[in-house]
Amino acid sequence: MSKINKILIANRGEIALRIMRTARELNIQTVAIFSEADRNSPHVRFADEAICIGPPPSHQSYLLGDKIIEICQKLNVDAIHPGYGFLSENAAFCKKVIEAGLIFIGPSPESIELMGDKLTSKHTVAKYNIPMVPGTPDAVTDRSIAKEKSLEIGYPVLIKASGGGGGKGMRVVEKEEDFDEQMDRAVSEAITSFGNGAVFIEKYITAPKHIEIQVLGDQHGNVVHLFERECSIQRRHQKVVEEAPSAVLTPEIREAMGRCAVDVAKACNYYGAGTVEFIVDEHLDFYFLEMNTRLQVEHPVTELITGIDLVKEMIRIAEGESISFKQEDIHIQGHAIEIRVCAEDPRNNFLPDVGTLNTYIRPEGNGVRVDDGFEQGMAIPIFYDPMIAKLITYGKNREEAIVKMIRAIDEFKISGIQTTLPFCKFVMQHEAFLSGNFDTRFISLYYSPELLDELPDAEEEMLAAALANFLMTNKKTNNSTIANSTTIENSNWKANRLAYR
Ligand code: MV4
Repeated sequence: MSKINKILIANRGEIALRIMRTARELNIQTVAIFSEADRNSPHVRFADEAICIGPPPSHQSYLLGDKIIEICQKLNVDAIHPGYGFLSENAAFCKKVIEAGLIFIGPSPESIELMGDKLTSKHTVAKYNIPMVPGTPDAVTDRSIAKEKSLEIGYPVLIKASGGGGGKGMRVVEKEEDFDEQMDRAVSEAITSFGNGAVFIEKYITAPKHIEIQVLGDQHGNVVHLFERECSIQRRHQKVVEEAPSAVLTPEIREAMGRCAVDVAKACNYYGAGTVEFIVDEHLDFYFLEMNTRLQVEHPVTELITGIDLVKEMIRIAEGESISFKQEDIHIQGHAIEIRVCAEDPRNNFLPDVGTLNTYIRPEGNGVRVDDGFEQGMAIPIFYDPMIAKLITYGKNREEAIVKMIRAIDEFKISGIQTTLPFCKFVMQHEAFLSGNFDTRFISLYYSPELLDELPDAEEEMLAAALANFLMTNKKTNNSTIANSTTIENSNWKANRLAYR
């Protein structure tokens, strides 16, 4: 057991703030690092101490592991929280942190390494009975052997890079004639992107849902799961909308997936917070894909439905404490949805849109949580992820969470840059999303930019209805229409205000 008194957060923006807030609640001192581009960021002001680490590019700042460790030693830091991205899944960094006598708030370097490679991770979990997509258990290099295997598996197949993840280095092959070309591309892509040309083949699941399970492990071998997050609405393998629980899982499948995820974590002696990723087909059959060995962007939806502070658990686990609850103590309570507000233009192929937040007014009120790291007047640096904020709503059921989300999106005022907010409102109002019957094809099946301008606008509809009513009721009494109008009196105050203007 080793008490943590001071944490350095090796990250920026919303996640740095998110971690510091919990640290403060635990009476732990915080150290921020920042690049020259982030000098005026809220995470820098929030911290007890802050150190400029270098110029804006990540390779000269947030990725400088050795420099970060040096800062820890100089400032008497006990532990490093890596957040997500940057150094969070870098086993070599994790190892150096430990060798420097510091605590890495996360898993062991061995777990990171095992799960970082897709083939190694499959072998690691093989001793448990984890459902996996039919495919080759090892890397394939010989084209003709690979083609033979693909025929056995049955087309369409997917060629994946073992060193990949998050969708990079994947190639769908529809039919045998295309195999050689796609295989060559996959291998050279794998070499250039991951320095590892190993590829393997899987049956291609054509309409999968992405459902992941949050797990927590401690250093005493306890592992629990905190149910699922549905993350199927993605663009270029970037999640845009996440929710918990899934609208389609039955209690039985949820429990089976939860048990599987716990086994995956046990297979690699996991401790800390982790996420086990599955794809789920139209029959609700699920298959293990990979494990992410970090705190994820979308962790707040899990916090809202379980009441558990994941960062607090991570810190306690890193100190050597046991998980603060048992599996049977936790239950799903209500429903949470998160949208990622990104500086991207949904009308222009989601191209990153850089600029200044001329207006930035957050939504507030019952059931609304905003995790962000920017303020009005700040420029969005081009050097990092374009995510400006996460907007999370919580309701007693899915409908309530959706209604709150639409309200909160309308309340969110951002000018100076284009954002994904209008796209997210489109999702919230789409019948496929409302029904819960959607998969990872959502955007390609249903979205085109023109649809953003045809959104049913609550205010406009109300105004139109109120005006129509008003005119109908008062057609004949032209002199005192407004004073006599009961229709308008009975309608919503906002419509009234608009109608009188
Ligand atoms: C798949 C698949 C279909 N079949 N594997 C993409 C990210 C990476 N973690 C795995 N991915 C996929 N693997 C088989 N055998 C479809 C995807 C996939 C996907 C998965 C989750 C969320 C969004 C996705 C979008 C496209 C493809």
